[in-house]
Amino acid sequence: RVLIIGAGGQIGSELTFKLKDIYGSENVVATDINFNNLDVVNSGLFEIVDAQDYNSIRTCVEKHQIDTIYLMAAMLSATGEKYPMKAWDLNMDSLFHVLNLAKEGFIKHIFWPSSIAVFGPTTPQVQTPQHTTMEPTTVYGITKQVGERWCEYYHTKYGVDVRSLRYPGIISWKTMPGGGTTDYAVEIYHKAILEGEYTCFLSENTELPMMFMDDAINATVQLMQANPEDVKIRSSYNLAAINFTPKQISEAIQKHIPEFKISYEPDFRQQIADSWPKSINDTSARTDWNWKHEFDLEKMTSEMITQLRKTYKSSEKIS
Ligand code: VAH
Repeated sequence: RVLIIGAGGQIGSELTFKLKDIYGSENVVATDINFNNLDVVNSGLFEIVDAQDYNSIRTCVEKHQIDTIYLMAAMLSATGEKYPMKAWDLNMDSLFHVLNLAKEGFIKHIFWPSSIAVFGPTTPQVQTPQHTTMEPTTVYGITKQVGERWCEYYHTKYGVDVRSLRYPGIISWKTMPGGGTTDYAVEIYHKAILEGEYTCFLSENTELPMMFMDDAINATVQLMQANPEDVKIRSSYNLAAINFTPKQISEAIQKHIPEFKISYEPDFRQQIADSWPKSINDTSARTDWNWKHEFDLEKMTSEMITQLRKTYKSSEKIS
């Protein structure tokens, strides 16, 4: 059986539904620290699990005969700067608990998300390579960098089958993101439909690597289903799809909503964004396990607007 820790989150929720489609609802256990995401809570097997509590995870693993864990709970970049030690404790305690459960033989496979946040201002920012200088300047990025080192160590030293992807900013419509610097690229669609305007917390030419959720979920499943010998990188794979600026995404939206207006009021998240790459080289993922993305900016924008219009119409928020 499969266990998702952090199933209520932006990626965790969509991963839960996808894994249920693949393995059957009775073989997927969704868990989180609270009952906030009712879609996930009511989707089948759901339990409260505290990612920072080893016994909480182990009890769930033994009760449901879990052999694979997707560890999707973490404190993201923006919130992590407000609560540095909480971000360190949550992001690292949870990873060690899951790695040790595998080392001790309670589970067999782990997926753990890393991020483009592992890169810093001294990293080449265009077509950032798989192996390069990494001096992250956010707590979140530091936890992802050391997390990658520990994943590779547990694989090399103890044979743990842990696999990881350096996610770019992820855009989706089903569940709001929580506390990230790339969250503007989700908020902008909601505001465009509900209010016809958006004040962006990043400047107009801030180019960042991004990806539509369906691509991120497919990449995650594809990596976990790859033959072990094809998974040559056990720190974390660079993963890329599209890269755009707030100006470019607003122009893509205006093709559907011509009257949409954007303004810019950069805040503390501008500094975080400026420390990250503009685009990512993911040749290793494409070579090792045939990764390829499906959604470009146009296709993503069309899907986001179509789905959000349906969602808001059904809740009578827009005419
Ligand atoms: C964040 N969405 O903004 C996350 C992600 C690359 C960005 O790590 O913190």
